[in-house]
Amino acid sequence: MKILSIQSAVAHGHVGNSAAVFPLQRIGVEVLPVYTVNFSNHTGYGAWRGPMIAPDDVREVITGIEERGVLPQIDAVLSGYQGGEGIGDVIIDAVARVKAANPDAVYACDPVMGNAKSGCFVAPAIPDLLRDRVVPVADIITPNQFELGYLTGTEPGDLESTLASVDAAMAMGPSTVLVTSVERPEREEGTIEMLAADGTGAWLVATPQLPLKANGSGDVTAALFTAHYVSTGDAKIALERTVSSVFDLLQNTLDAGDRELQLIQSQETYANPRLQFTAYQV
Ligand code: PXL
Repeated sequence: MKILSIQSAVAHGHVGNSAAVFPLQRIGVEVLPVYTVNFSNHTGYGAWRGPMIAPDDVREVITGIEERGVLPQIDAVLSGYQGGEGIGDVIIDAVARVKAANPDAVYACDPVMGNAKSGCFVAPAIPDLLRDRVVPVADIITPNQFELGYLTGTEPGDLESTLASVDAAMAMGPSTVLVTSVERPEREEGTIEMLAADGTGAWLVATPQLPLKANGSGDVTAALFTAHYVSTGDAKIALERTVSSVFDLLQNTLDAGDRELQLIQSQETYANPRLQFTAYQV
C-alpha cells in the first residue's frame, strides 16, 4: 500500500507527518510524506521556530511526484491539520490528480479544528473551508465529536444524535466516518469511545480514558484507521486495531511521564495490536 500524506513536520516530538509516518511504515505502508510546515516542535508549546511551507512549494513537490509516474500507485491521500488557508486548495488538487491516475484511490481527511474543551484552535477560515470544500471530496473523515458537530451543523451528544450526525456527514460526501472521541453522557464513567461507520453499519468501542492529552495522538489515529480500513475494507476491524494501538501508545506515554508521544518505543503495538477492546455494532 502507498499513502500520500500531506502534513506537518516537526524536528522534536511527534505531530503531523512526524506522528503518522512511522506507524504507517511499521505496518508495512509505503508513505510519501509531503510537508506543509517545517517546525522545531508542535504549537502546543506556545513557541516554535521554522517556516510554514508556501502552498505553491507544496504543490511543486506533488507535481514532482506526479512527474515520476507514481500517482497511479497511490492507494490513499491523507491530510490533517492545516496551518494556513492556502494548503486546502493544494490538497483538493492533489486528490483530484491522484484520483484521475487511480480511480480506486481514496482521500482520508482529518478535519482538524479543535475540541470541546479548547474550542476552535485553527485559523478562522479553516473550519468553513473544511466543511464547504474539503470534506465534500473526502471518502473517509476522522472528526472528533466537536468537529463532527461543526461540519454538519448538528449537536451530537448521546448515541442517537451522534449517529444522526454521522449520517449527516455521509450525506456531504464521505462514505466512511471515524468519530475519534465520543463523549456521550450515558457512557460508562471513566471511559471514552470511538465510533466507526460506513455503508455496512456502525461500530462503537470503549476504552478507559487516560489522564493525558498528547498532541499527535489524533494524527496517529487517522493514519492507522486509514491504512487498516483501506487494506481490509472492514470498519470494525480497522476500528479495533486502531484503538488497540493508540491506547497502548497513550498508556506508554503516560507511563513514561513524557510530554511527547512514545511513538518509537510503541512500535510493537502498531505491528501487532493486542485487540484488547471489542467493538460492537450500534
Ligand atoms: O497534531 C496536529 C498538529 C499538526 N501540526 C502542527 C501542530 C499540531 C498540533 O499541535 O502543532 C505543527
